[in-house]
Amino acid sequence: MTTSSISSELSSAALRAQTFDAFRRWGYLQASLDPLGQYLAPVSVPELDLDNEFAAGARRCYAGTIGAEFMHIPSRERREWLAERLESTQPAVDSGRILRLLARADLFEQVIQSRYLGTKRFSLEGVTALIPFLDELLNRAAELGAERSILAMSHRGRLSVMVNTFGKSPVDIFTKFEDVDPRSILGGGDVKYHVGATGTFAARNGATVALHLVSNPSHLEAVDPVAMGRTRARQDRVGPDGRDRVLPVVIHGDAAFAGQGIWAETMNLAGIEGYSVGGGIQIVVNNLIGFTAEPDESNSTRFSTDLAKRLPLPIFHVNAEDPAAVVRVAALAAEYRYQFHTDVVIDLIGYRRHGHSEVDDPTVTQPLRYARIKDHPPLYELYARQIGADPAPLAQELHAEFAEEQKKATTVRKKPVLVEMPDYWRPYEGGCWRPELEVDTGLDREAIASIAAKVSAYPDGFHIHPKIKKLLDQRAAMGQGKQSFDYGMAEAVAFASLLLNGTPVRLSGQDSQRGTFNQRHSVLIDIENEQRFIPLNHLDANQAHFSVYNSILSEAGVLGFEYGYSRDYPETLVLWEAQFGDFANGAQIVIDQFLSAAEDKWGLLSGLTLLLPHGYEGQGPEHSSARVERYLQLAARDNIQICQPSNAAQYFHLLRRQAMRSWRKPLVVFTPKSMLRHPDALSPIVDFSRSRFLPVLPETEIQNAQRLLIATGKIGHELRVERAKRRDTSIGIVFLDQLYPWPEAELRAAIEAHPAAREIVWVQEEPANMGAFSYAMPRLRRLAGDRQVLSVKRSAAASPATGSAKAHEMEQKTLIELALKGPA
Ligand SMILES: Cc1ncc(C[n+]2csc(CCOP(=O)(O)OP(=O)(O)O)c2C)c(N)n1
Repeated sequence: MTTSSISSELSSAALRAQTFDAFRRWGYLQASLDPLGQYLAPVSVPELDLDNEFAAGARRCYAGTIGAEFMHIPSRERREWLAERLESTQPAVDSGRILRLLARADLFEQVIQSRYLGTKRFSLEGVTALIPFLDELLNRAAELGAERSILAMSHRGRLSVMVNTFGKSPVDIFTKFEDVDPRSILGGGDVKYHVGATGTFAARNGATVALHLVSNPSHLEAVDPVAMGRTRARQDRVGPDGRDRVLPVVIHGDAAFAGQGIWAETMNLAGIEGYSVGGGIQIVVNNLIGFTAEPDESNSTRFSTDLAKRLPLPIFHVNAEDPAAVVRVAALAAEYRYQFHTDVVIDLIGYRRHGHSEVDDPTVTQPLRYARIKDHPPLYELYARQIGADPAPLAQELHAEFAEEQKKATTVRKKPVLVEMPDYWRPYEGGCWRPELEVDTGLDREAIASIAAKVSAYPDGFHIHPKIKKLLDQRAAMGQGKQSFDYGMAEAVAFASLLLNGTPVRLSGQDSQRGTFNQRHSVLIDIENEQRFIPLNHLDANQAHFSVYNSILSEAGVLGFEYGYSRDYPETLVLWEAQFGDFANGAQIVIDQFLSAAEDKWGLLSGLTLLLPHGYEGQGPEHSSARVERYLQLAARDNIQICQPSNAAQYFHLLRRQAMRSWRKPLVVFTPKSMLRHPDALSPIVDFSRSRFLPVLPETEIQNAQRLLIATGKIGHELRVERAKRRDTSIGIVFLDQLYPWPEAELRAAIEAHPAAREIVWVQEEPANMGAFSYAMPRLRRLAGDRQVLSVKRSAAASPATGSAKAHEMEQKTLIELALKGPA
């Protein structure tokens, strides 16, 4: 070979590399992605103004109907893996199957449109390519090891997915439109496009994939972390290969994806040990409109998926009117996920045939676009043309089939059941509380002593921090009955006792391993090598696993995840801890829409426990209140439990009760801060042998009180301390440790034990418009009979607490003074 031919060969290789590199980087900006060509017109990219022999090939790979963004992935191996596949000859697709799926998707919608005109269904028409996408995705995933898939999606196309992917009977879906049997769900239930479903996907390799569609609220994207938590629970249930066997698939709308931050929170969990699920398939059903909002009103960037670019994962934009390309991307997405175990984002770009719902007229806001859409044929017709098939006979057959099913639905009288509950929910129940459901949670002294020794031990040669050594020595002394227990030790013993009984415990929250208030120290750190030791995982060879994770700095994402986890692992005590209770309102959607309403809306239970530090300690407006009032307002029909254990033993019994009862209800616990070690809140070992959590701690030290104060938590202890200082024997102090369900009988007994008390006084630290005041007062009046019911509280306020520590002290003093002295 001559020097010049070598150099020309070299330069040819270099030119090819340069050309392909430019298209790998920027080709997606010139891809033909928008079927109606209105929004995503190819942009000019100087790097792609190439006129050489390689440009056409590179353009075909990267600027056709698939636009791949992957050059931001730092791993060269992953970039090369993707480039190789995107540049190789594309495998043939099963066009007959694709056509049938597309036709089913369109005709299902058309039958609903004709029979239930003006009823909301949130049609998928315009992006029906989602159905062949899911078909290929699940087929490929089944080949790669998936046995189960957790799917989450909002309203758009949900009914179609139930029928065309989950295999639900169309009769069941049409029956939902008939809205039969309304009496069975008066005041409860949910609309048809939010309810969950289970189904089975029969894959082409003969395997089946169990499918779960997560019930979700209208609140867009709130379901994202729930789906991931459910997936993780399912993966943990099956063991080390769980991430291969259980695949999460989350389907988003383009406006919601770009607008709601909870997806970003959820994705930030993706690579973190306690929350990873080995990657999920994230599909944006991009109809280039959000209700009436244009793309440039919904996001600041070209693609709604640009949010995902901060993550090292591929994003595939694909024109939904090239079904073969859609199916290829589906296969590639599954393969990538199984190869590298990260999320993959697919931006499936189409249009929306009707208004936002079928009762909206889109010609009012987008007249020109909808004039074009009106004349645009459905995708199955276009695809039939592409592959040279006649769609008419197929359309006729499917139309007749759906019409027949619709007719059947008009004769059904019972509500269809779309969800089959897994066996592991069988031992548990919801509904209203019955005393027979109570369990004893006490442990005998020897058991406590033996557990206490284990939780305060660490291996020989472990270089323990001197402060932690002191703490563990104290804990050991508590177990020996030499010292009273504090909350930290009460919790450790409760966890240990459950683990030894085979109940796994999972706790996550910001800085939860140590504990915000230095109270937990569940993970010991060797001060010479930073090796970690978790005493709660060294109790016994047969114990259940203790998982404790420091979460990312997120509330909505993490709480949603833990809620999801609790949904698929009812045998585990799952706890989420807020750094301070105030921050839980960042997760308000999860609390309102899932935690407190899921049983009512969907018949779904959860035993998730929220630990919310609460108490007025002069730390300012944002470190005082867990917003007790909000949880009380959400409480009805025994949907949740709201408690504030006023001493260490009460906390112990409460945690055990939550795990041991078959009654699975979310538990909201207002936990202490400074009171964690308050001498009045410590508990002697004997209280751990007592049988149960007491919803009410009656006044027993003082006989025949003249005035009875009723309080929760810290203020009760402060009142007791002050009362002792004053040597007052006329005032009784009752702790209300369970606010909901309201312990009517116990409280009545506590009041009646002091017949001379003519005044019952509700005392709270919170302002009058907060705390349990509005909730407790009418209930106390009902119990008090002819006694007077008074209250002591801070004045109503717009913000929960003062920013001045001194002002706080003055206020607190006044509260205590008023409570102990009574009205002048
Ligand atoms: C958190 C939240 N805010 C507002 C709404 C009201 N809403 C319902 S659908 C919708 C538009 C969604 O657009 P997109 O995400 O593109 O999905 P599409 O309906 O177009 O499929 C809006 C604003 C909502 N459901 N949830």
